[in-house]
Amino acid sequence: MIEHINWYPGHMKKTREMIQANLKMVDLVIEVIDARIPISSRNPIINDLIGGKQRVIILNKVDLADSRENEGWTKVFKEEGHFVVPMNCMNGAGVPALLSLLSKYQEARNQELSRKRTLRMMIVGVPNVGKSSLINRLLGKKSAKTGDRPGVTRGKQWLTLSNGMQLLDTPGILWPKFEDPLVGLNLAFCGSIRDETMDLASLALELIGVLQKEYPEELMERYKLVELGEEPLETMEAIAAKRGFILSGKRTDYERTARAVLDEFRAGIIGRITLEHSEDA
Ligand SMILES: Nc1nc2c(ncn2[C@@H]2O[C@H](COP(=O)(O)OP(=O)(O)O)[C@@H](O)[C@H]2O)c(=O)[nH]1
Ligand SMILES: [Mg+2]
Repeated sequence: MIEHINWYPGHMKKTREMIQANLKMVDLVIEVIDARIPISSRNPIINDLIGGKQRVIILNKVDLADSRENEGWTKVFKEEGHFVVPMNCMNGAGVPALLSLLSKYQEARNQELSRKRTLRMMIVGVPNVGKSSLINRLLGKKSAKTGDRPGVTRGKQWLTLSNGMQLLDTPGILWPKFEDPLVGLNLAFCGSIRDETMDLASLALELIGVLQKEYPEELMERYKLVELGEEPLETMEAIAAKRGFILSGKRTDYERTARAVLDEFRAGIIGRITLEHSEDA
């Protein structure tokens, strides 16, 4: 697992250089983001990094996110001048749309150049957004590894898709924006920060606070609550009581309740939830 990479300035510099070196060789950058947190799952300096290179934003994990927000965010990113493809890497929904977009782009570019040239792409994104899943989806079964391109970036492998397009085999792992505590929370809610490094009861309490404000019906429905607490802590205790997560002396088992709420949120069982709203963009 690479989601617990510690980003320090030296590391960021190396990543930036790696991406910029690879950028020269590609026609398109595919930026993968998490549809539940379309702002928090983006790299803070992505625009500076990528510059004017045409970008395809993959709004991934749409199966876990609010479908109205998926539409809203698609519109927002299109207005920013990017291609946008809503994606579900678990079942491949979105892959045909992506491939057809890429073919059209290649065709238009070939016409512009008056010759045929293979389309080359690289995938970038912060940890856990689904970069590897997307690469595997794009490769399918028919694709094969092609050789090194010595002198370009040492050791870099190009993968050839069944349609002949080429993809850099290693995704560019970007760093998320850690300075903003809300961004950190969103990433943690969605499983992008290792749980071992956090106090899960506090994290779940924060999540319950967000959900009871933004998705009260889903929360009540999932945990069979007739009402929500005035404070998130009351709600958490009510959830524990419903589930029987009670320790000796009638004490609430916060740890176990936290685990359940976080797991169920991440698996989309509480509902299809988007934590950042497109109308605020
Ligand atoms: N529900 C859902 N889960 C996904 C989707 N894409 C990836 N995942 C899951 O998200 C986690 C991280 O995916 P991975 O491809 O390793 O992300 P990477 O760190 O960006 O390479 C894995 O558990 C995947 O199974 C998706 O579209 N929907
Ligand atoms: Mg990966």
